Amino acid sequence: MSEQLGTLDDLPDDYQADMANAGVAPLWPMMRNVLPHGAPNPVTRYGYWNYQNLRPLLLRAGELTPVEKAERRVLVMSDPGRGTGAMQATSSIYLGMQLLLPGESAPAHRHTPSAARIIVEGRGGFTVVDGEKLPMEEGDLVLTPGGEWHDHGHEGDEPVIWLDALDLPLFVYLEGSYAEEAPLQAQRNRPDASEVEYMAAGLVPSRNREKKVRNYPMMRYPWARTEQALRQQMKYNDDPIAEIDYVNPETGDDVLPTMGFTAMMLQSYKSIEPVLKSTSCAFHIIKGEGKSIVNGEEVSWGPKDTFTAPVFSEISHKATSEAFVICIHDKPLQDRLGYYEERPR
Ligand code: GTQ
Repeated sequence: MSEQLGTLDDLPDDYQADMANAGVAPLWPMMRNVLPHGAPNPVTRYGYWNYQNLRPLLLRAGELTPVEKAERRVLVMSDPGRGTGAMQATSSIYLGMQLLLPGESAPAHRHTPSAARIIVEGRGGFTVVDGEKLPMEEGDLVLTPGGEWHDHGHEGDEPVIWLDALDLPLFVYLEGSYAEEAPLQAQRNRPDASEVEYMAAGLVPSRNREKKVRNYPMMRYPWARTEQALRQQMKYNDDPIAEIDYVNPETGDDVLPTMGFTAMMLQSYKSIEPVLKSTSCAFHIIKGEGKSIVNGEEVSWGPKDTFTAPVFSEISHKATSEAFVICIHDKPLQDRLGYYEERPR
C-alpha cells in the first residue's frame, strides 16, 4: 500500500515551470506532509515555563512599559516547535502571563477570540465582562467569551498576575481575528453570577419565566469551590487523581466554544498515565510539586508553573506533594469538529 510516492525531482523542469506559471502544484510529492500515515505529525513541541523565571521579567515590563503603551501587558509563551515570538503555545491555544499594577486599568475591548484567565498571584484585581465585575482571586477561572466587552482593573496594593489562555491561533488561521475598543464599562452594582445565581451545583434560577438566560451565564469559577469539590471527590475515589470539568451551569456544555478546562487533584507519589488524546493541552500548576514526562521529556514543576503537550502526547504525572493542576485543552473544538480521539498507551 505505502509505495513511495513520486517527488518533484521526478518531474521534468519544463513541466515544473509550466505548473508554476499556471498556479498549480502536484499533490503527490506533498501528500504525506499534509496527510501523514496513522497519526498527525505535530509542529508543536513540549514547552515549560517556570514561574520564578517569568515573574521578574513581567515585573520589569511593568517598569519599562506603562499599561497605556501596552493595552495588555503580557509576556507570550511561544511554542518551542515554532520558536521565540510564536504567538501560540500549541496548535490552537495561546498562553500569556499578564501583569496589572495597583491603580492601573487595561482599557475595554472586545475581540473575536475567546479568553480565559487563571489568577496566579496578587489581590484586588478584577475583570469587567459585559458590565459584570468579576473579582480575581488566586486560582479562579474567569471567562471572557468572544465578542464580550472586557476591561481589567486593580483595587489592591500589590502586583496582580494572571495566565491568559485564548483560542487566538484559530482565529488568526481563519483570518477572523480582530478587536474593537471602547471606554471603560459601567459596572452593575452587584456580585458576579457565581455569588448570586449559581451559588450551588444543581441549582439555577427558576426557568419558568420570560427572562432569557445569557449565553455565558457564569463567567467566574472561584477556586475555593473547585478545590473543595476536588477534595471531596478524592475522598471517595479509588483513583489517585480527581478530575473536574468546568461547565456552563445552565446547559452542562463546555464553558467556551473551543477551549476546555479540567481541574485535577493528584495524590502524592502515585503515577498517573492517561490515555493518548487528540487534543493539545497546557497544564498550569495551582499548588504543589511534582514531575511529569511528556514524550520522554521530564519536567519538574512547582506552584504557578506552566507546561504544554502537543496532540497525542504520551504524558505521565507523579506529584511529590498533594497537587492541584488546571488543564487547558481544545477538546470542545475537536468534539465540534467530530474527531476527538483517544488511543491506548
Ligand atoms: O486581556 O484582553 O493575553 O486581548 C491577549 C489579548 C490578553 C486581554 C492577552 C487580549 C488579552
